[in-house]
Amino acid sequence: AELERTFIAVKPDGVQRGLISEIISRFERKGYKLVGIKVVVPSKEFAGKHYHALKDKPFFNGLSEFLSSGPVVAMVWEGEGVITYGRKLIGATDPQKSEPGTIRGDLAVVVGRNIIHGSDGPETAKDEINLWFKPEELVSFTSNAEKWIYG
Ligand code: DAT
Ligand code: MG
Repeated sequence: AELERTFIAVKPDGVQRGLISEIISRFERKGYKLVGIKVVVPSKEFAGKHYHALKDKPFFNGLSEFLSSGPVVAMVWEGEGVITYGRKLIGATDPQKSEPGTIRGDLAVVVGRNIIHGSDGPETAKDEINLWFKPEELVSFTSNAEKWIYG
């Protein structure tokens, strides 16, 4: 299996609503591998760094405030196609437009409280992983399930 990695975070609303295990299980059952995880309360400045690409949007301040309002579960998931397929598991940004069966479609209602973040491409995945994790906080290992997942 190819070593593609993506950054996934359960936002403060997902944590407060008790959806950590639900979200982890969707990635885990799919066949992706968890290689890093921690619970952090990011500062507003850090949240702004995470969302720097959106700094000119009218909702940027509220978004940064929200991400820093409580615990976030920051994770790195690994597997073939995990960046693109992770976004499919998550669903559209606006939960009103997310398909049923997706995380946001099943578990969220409004765009400002859409419970989960996922990197949107290879470059942002690399940048976000580097922003949230030190290299030594990530593990590399072979799961015994891999030969059954990848053949
Ligand atoms: P995504 O989280 O699907 O990658 P994004 O990167 O465009 O979406 O935006 C980041 C977050 O900003 C998103 O999860 C929720 C918030 N957001 C996006 N568009 C918004 C809007 N029109 N109003 C309020 N919040 C918005
Ligand atoms: Mg995004």
